[in-house]
Amino acid sequence: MAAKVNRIGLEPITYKGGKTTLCAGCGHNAISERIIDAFFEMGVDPRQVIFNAVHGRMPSVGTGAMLANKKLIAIGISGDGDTGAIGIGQFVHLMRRNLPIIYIIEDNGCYGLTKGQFSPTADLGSKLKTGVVNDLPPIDTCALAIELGATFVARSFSGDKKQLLSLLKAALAHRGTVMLDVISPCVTFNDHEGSTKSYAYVKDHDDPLEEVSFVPFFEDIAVDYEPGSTQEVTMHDGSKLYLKKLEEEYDPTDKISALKRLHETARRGEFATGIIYIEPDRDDFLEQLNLVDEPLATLPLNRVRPGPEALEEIMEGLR
Ligand SMILES: Cc1ncc(C[n+]2csc(CCOP(=O)(O)OP(=O)(O)O)c2C)c(N)n1
Ligand code: SF4
Ligand SMILES: [Mg+2]
Repeated sequence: MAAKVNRIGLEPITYKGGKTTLCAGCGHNAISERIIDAFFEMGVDPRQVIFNAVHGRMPSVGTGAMLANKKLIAIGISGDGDTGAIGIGQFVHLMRRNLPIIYIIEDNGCYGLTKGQFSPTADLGSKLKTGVVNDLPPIDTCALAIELGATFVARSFSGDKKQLLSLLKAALAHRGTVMLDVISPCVTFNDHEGSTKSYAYVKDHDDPLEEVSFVPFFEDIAVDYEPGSTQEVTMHDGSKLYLKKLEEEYDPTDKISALKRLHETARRGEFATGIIYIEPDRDDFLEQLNLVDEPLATLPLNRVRPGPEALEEIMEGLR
């Protein structure tokens, strides 16, 4: 039987990388699998995609790459340590700019790579295996991203295949910064009783805001829904998000209710998951800079270095 192909004629195998070197059961592995599924299902051309840089420096590398070639699709995977500690300065400015990038935090509340110390997203009172208790308040990366200006802010859990896949597909349709915090338990250093980032704790304290359904622009699917209980959000490329509310009224286009909800759930020791905040229409960083349509990287020399006459003309204009 022939392998299935996506809308650009590629098979799933084209989207797969090498074998993982992470611990078996690490949440990060499940996230990689969902990313592969999302890029395959959305029919993204792998040659357009740029991916990753290490230890909190991805925002500056990604910004440079996107300015050089605006036709690229940028996805960056970071840790909660890399985001909240080493790379916090870079993170803060990325969120303000609305650069088109999908920024994913694989959030396990610890520095897995350096043997499980608390990271800045570890919850107050969470316990290390050694019994040490975290006495510092956490940085809520979603609240920070919303406050700073990110236009698509979501939280998910590596164990929730369906929700994570819908969020990743929607992320690919968004124009601007997507900040996706995925709670991703570290089975080796932070999956014991007393940890608030263990599989057991997160399963028991997940408080989904909505059921997220995503219909890409290239699929002609009519969705039946009751107005009032489902919010429809039209994305920049015409794709649709259907957000079926699970509790009381929640409007993810309202920044203040988004921040309020994050504080309320955190106070109860829970995690709000789903789309927390979305602003589909704001100009992204490349539009704000008013760049020419062609990627800068492919412009001929006479357009990137116009010569002394052009400089003279600019100087004249300043006199
Ligand atoms: C500037 C700098 N300081 C410290 C380190 C050492 N270091 C490497 S990985 C890491 C923590 C990674 O934690 P996280 O980002 O949460 O990733 P995880 O391993 O938990 O997935 C640290 C502190 C470094 N690479 N660079
Ligand atoms: S140490 Fe933790 S974070 Fe690192 S690969 Fe193993 S389970 Fe994953
Ligand atoms: Mg970590």
